[in-house]
Amino acid sequence: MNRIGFYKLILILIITVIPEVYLNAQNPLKIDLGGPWQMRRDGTIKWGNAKVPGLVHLDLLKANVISDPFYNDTEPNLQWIGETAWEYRRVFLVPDSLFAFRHLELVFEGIDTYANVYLNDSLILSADNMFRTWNVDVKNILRYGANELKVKFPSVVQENKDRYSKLKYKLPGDEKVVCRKAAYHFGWDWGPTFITSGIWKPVYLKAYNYVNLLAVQYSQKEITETNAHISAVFTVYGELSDTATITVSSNNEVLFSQRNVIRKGPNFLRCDFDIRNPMLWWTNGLGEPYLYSLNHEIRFAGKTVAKGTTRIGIRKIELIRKSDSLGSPFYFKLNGIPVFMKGANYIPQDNFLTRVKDSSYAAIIKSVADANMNMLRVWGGGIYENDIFYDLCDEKGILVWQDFMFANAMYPGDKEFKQNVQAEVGQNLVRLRNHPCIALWCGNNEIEEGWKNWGWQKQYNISKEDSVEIWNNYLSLYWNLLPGLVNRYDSGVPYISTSPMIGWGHPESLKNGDSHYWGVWWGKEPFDTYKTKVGRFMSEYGFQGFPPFESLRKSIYTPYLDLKSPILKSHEKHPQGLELIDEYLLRDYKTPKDFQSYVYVSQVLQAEGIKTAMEAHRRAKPYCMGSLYWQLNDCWPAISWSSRDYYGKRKALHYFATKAFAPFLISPQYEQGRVKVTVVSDKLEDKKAELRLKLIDFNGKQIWQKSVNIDIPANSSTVFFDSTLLAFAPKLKLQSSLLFTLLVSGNDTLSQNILYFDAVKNLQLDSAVIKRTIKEIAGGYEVELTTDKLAKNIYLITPLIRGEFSDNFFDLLPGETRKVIYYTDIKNPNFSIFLRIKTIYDSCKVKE
Ligand code: BMA
Repeated sequence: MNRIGFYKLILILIITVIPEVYLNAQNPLKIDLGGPWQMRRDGTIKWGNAKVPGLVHLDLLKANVISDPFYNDTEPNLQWIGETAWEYRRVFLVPDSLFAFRHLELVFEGIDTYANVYLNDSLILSADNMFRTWNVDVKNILRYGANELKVKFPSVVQENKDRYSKLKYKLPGDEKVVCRKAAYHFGWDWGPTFITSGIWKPVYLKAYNYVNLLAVQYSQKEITETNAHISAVFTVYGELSDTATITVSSNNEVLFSQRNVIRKGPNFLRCDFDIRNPMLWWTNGLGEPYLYSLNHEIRFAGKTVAKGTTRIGIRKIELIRKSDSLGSPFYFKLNGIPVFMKGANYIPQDNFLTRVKDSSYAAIIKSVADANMNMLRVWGGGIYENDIFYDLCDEKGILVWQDFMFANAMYPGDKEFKQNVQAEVGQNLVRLRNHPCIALWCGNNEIEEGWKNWGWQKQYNISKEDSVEIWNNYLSLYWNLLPGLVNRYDSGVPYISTSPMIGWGHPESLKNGDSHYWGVWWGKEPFDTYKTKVGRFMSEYGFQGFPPFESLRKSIYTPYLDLKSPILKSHEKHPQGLELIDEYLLRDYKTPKDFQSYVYVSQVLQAEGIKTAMEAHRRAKPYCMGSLYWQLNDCWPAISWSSRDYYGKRKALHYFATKAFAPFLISPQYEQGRVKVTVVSDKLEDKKAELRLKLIDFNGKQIWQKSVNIDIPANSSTVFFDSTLLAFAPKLKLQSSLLFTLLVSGNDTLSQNILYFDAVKNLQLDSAVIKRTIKEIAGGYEVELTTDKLAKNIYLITPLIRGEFSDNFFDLLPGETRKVIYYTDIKNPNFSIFLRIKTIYDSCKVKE
């Protein structure tokens, strides 16, 4: 017998002596260790109940040790939790049969953040990164029968202090920069400080035998109309060599099946296959986001050792940045077509992440798709989101601009820190790379802008020499390490080092790359500035508004709630937030008559302001190719830039975004005596439509009208009407007239919009008689509205009946009939009594 034959015999002997149970068991086998645990303050005696996955704050809340962290001004009273060390434990039984597996690993999918883990009193892991998964070999530590798992969390505040004090210099961003934990946990200008600890993702025992499938990657090599060539790589760790059969199938059709040899050690098994006549994945509004479910199976030594399903979408994504005559563009091509990106910046949905339900993910992504968005930016001060987030974006055709988790700070550059980051980024790239929704990897949020423009060197007293070192560390992280990892793990998706490319104070920021435009809000410039300050891709701009009054009331209770209330101020995290809202509000509106009216008008102000920006960005297509406002959502009940509040209620901005982001947009403007009407189309086919323009006064009397048939080119922005006002309405009373613009095709309204000729506070609004007819329908109520005079920003409210209006905050014209649906699962005979209507006229009656 030659040597190979000898080893084969040994191998056969090894395999045959292994009892069936080892190889027949589901492989790998997972034993969940989540559920009821115990917790206590480190150093105390009594254990309390805990839940895993979970967080210290939530366990204390459940046990009534603390009150609702979001209620009133509770926040400062709970800071001791982050200053305290905690301990978690659980005992679990290991069945004898488990030891038959050759490998037993303890897997923590996520620990927030510093933790020492003990199994039966042996320290098996010291964790320090909430974005990482930790796998520990515990075969030799596990005992037959009862085992005890203990997780000790040191005080995050203390640990950060210790680590920060060891740095050579003070880094901008303060102590949190040493800690790989979501930055917003330490407070942001829209969120409170709650320094959490806990086992925040599943924990389980993983048992397997000779083969461990570590990762699957599907790359799309070539896509044509008739064929998509896919290359799959299975990363497998083998313990001995043998033949394996890898099969990939979809819809019961085998796409690939091949015998490979798995060798001892790491293996990268590649299989190439074709999908004929592929259905492409398209973004919301452009077509179906078609997904293929690919099932893989690895059979090794005659047994199935790995099986799973990965969903992919066949699509090509490119970021075009090649200089043109105007600067450096920044736009995405999907399947070869330039696509204007419409969307928002997304932050985590709660300070206490483990209580965000799957249904909340479903609701938020649905509301994004319903608002005609096609992109979300997952901002770098939060988290790499849970799988469900990306699954839903895949399904709804929402592209994801994914920041790595670095924001508004300089980070250490030592070897240990970088190794930690390397593991974090590698793992997350592997986890997310098969999702068709991933459009861009971005190194960080606003760090280059901060370093170059915000005077950090002076503020932190950083010497010239240290500045050089800190900047080199920056380059090494975002120009070297991260792009290297993207290239290694997900080379099909573009990478940029930072967002924005250039700070908003520099005129070049509007010519090159993406831009965060904060001249409005931070710079106190008027909303009209949005019309001219348009860059190549507006990845951030925003303005704050109050959440609906009913939402405010859920988290704030004080007998006299008004703008001066300290409790209200504690839910506004921007240092001058309330003052800025007030300053802008009084530029455009008369003083609201009471606090509830103020809350409503602030929402209209925010929505109208951001509408100005969204329309200007879209009109400027293709110079500008993206508009992502700051910010989609809230992590707690707050006065903030969000368009959807913590409870999922749409603010006026969300309704306005739905219209401003519709596939067709009609956008009228009035500037220096000229009226211009632009039509924007994001559709990929030309369209014939009728453009109707009508000048009326606020009582509905027609002054002028025009109707033209137009051909709207595909994927375009075109001015279809341009005239001085003098030429068609020389004697127009600007304060009591409006231009109604409508775009129709057959019986379909593609877009409608209203142009006013003066600030709202100067308009001659009057008391309108609004008539309502209410009909009960399946799934809710239909509300039909008419008015005798212009009713500005009608706000429909039914605080006592849970549900959502299909439209709200709209202007109703005399002679117009508007039908709105109230979606609710509650039937209430008193619906019409509960339904209240507010308008700007009723809310801002006070004469100045
Ligand atoms: C942007 C963001 C956030 C911030 C927001 C509002 O620059 O990147 O850091 O919360 O502005 O100030």
